[in-house]
Amino acid sequence: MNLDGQILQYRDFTEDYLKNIYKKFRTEPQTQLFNAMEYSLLAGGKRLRPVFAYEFCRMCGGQWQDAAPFAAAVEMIHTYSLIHDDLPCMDNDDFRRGRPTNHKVYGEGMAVLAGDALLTDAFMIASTGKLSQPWTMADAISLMAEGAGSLGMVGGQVLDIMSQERELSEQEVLDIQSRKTGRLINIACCLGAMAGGASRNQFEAASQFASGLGLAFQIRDDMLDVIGTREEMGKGVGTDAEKNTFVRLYGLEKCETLVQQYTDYAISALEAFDDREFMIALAKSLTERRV
Ligand code: GRG
Repeated sequence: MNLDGQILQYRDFTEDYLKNIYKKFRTEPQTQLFNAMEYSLLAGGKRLRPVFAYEFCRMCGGQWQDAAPFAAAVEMIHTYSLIHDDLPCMDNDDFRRGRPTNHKVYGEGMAVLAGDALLTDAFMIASTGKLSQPWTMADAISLMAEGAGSLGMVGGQVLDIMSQERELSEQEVLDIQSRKTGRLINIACCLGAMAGGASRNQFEAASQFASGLGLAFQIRDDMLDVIGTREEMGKGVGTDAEKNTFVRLYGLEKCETLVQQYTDYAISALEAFDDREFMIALAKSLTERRV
């Protein structure tokens, strides 16, 4: 199967899996909460993190479908972070994934709670997954918690907020963005590898891939805030002009070079896998993404 066909298969599977999560709870009375959660969870998006999880599972010798609970859990954490990131007390954005942001539709209180519930339920869904030697569910859950919490994504968001009034050094921007964006990509790749029964060496390679790819992805994201359009991105653009972005630090031209360099670094980690053509093609395609 070609790159686009395989991505589509992974995405369709993700959509179906996510649609089914709350179906069985719909007899519960907290209908408005489920509506708010599904409004953002089922709003599309590239589903890139699930694609990473499935493909690392497959590359490590597993059935890619075995990564489904972990892939869904990562997408739930990702969706929570977007809902909270859009809140008036954070970035105060009105538009996301081509539609009004969660708080614009459901109000701030419900948007906070929808994010809280998605984060917490992600652990419930992940815990239904199955892992084989040498990996245990405790490994998976601690990887998720460490990467999403104060040491990872939330920690990165805090460092970002605390440094908004001053210009940051290169190392500081790299550190913040590795936590804010990179850690969740790391969780996706590493959980996928675990679900596929990765060796320690393959696990380390998945983690190395994620650290390069995460930076390349964020630098491209910063570029798209300048060169992208609202129609393509499904959200407001030009909103990061005052922030400590890679574009502000390096300028557009150097950012393009850095996206290539970090992608090459990520691809070099894939030598630990025999069947790596899809992942190489995916990583390369992301260097030119417009969405
Ligand atoms: C506890 C208030 C609170 C916040 C949680 C908000 C937060 C911590 C962290 C922010 C992390 C964040 C939103 C980083 C941006 C990452 C990023 C590049 C998102 C866009 O990802 P895509 O392009 O989006 O994969 P789609 O829509 O395609 O899924």
